[in-house]
Amino acid sequence: MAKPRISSIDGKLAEEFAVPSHVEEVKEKMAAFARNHAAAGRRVVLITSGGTKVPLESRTVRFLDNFSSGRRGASSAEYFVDSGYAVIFLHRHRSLYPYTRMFSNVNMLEALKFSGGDGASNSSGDVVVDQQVLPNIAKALKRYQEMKEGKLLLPIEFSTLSEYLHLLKAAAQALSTIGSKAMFYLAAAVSDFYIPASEMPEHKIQSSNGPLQLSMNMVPKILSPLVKDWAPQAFVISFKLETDATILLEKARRALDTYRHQAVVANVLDSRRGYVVVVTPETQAELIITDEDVKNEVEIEERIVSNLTAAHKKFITQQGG
Ligand code: PAZ
Repeated sequence: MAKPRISSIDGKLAEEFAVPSHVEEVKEKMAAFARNHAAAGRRVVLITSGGTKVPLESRTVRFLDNFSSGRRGASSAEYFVDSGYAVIFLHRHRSLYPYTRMFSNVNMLEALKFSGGDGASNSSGDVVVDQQVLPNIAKALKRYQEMKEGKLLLPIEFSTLSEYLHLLKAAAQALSTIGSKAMFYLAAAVSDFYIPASEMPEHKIQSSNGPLQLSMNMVPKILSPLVKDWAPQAFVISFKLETDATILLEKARRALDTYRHQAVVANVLDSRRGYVVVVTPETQAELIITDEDVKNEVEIEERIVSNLTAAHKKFITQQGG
């Protein structure tokens, strides 16, 4: 039997990024989830969502983080479920979560009241929801219950960059068993820089030592072994965020040339809720949300998911799946 290829990134991951203790258990869970849903004829998407925490000390007091709210990943998860997919949701702890995301800013105690109409004076009665405070709660609850009934969402949490990298590798290996039926939708905003464990101070950095100068290493480009070694038959989508719109498409094309995956969703920080470009080696599709769409509560993730599920279907057919 041919030996599995060990990329140098595998070595780096093992040496420089602490392995989460539950990684094997989570990998088995993901593999079983993918196997069962694929056997039932479903496609499976692994969504990554949210930012990563990069510790500056091993007994971490301080860390670097980024802007990502996790909204892209959370809302996409809902649209994938609506499109018949089973979803592994690899998300940053406390970032936005499918179905509850719309209510994340709501004070629950403002949204609930005692039935019977006279508020607190009838506090032994049943509690009911004030739908003015939680508009769309009935619709969200219905979608959530359907998802739960079908066991269509497997949530997996990470916080640090190390956890993210090891769990993504485990997910890729777990999903490799279902070949082209697997999609990777890598929407998380992952740090490009880190401090290796061997160079990290153990204790809190002391301000009495004066101004802090940091030297950080480049995070290994995990897309490379994911596409080449870990899940070579899967349909892989990466995301590219820039603040300078003039370099965005060129960088998206360069990523496709380098990693040879299927598509890049390109977006600019300030306009990401209303405009993205889905770039493939042959095509470039602009997806736009108009004012009318906003009025009708249409979200750009619905369009992204619709574009990519159609492309995935075609891909599976081309691969003979
Ligand atoms: O999480 P969010 O909804 O606030 O933002 C989504 C996003 C901008 C993180 C995502 O669309 C994206 O581009 N992720 C990749 C970022 C990168 O280039 O690393």
